[in-house]
Amino acid sequence: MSVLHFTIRVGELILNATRMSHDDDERFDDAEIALATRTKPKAKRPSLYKVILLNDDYTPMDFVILILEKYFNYGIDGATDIMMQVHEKGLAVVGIFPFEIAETKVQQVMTLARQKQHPLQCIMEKE
Ligand code: TYC
Repeated sequence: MSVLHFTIRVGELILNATRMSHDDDERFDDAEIALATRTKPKAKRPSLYKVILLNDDYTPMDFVILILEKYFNYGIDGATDIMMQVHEKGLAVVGIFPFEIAETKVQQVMTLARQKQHPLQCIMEKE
């Protein structure tokens, strides 16, 4: 018997395979592929989500600016620009994050807005 180890590459996927021959003349039979394992884990990029603030008529501008500073790390000028963009256009993307971070930001905004009894809405949307 003889054993042949070989590697097949299909794009990023690497398969390790082993073939065995029991023949005296050492010919390999196609039916004797014994093993195929993935050696390189497929690297998946996490999908990204836009966090969006929506306009309304009642949430104070200062509160929206505070939210943008506190949870999205904007400075006063950036926060003011984004708040005005929401005020004038109806909405603005305030950041783009992996799912769990986007989810946390939305929760933080909604929790503080409810606590202060403002009708501010914050949503997330797949990029
Ligand atoms: N339109 C609000 C006002 O005039 C301000 C505002 C801005 C509200 C952004 C929500 O996401 C918002 N007081």
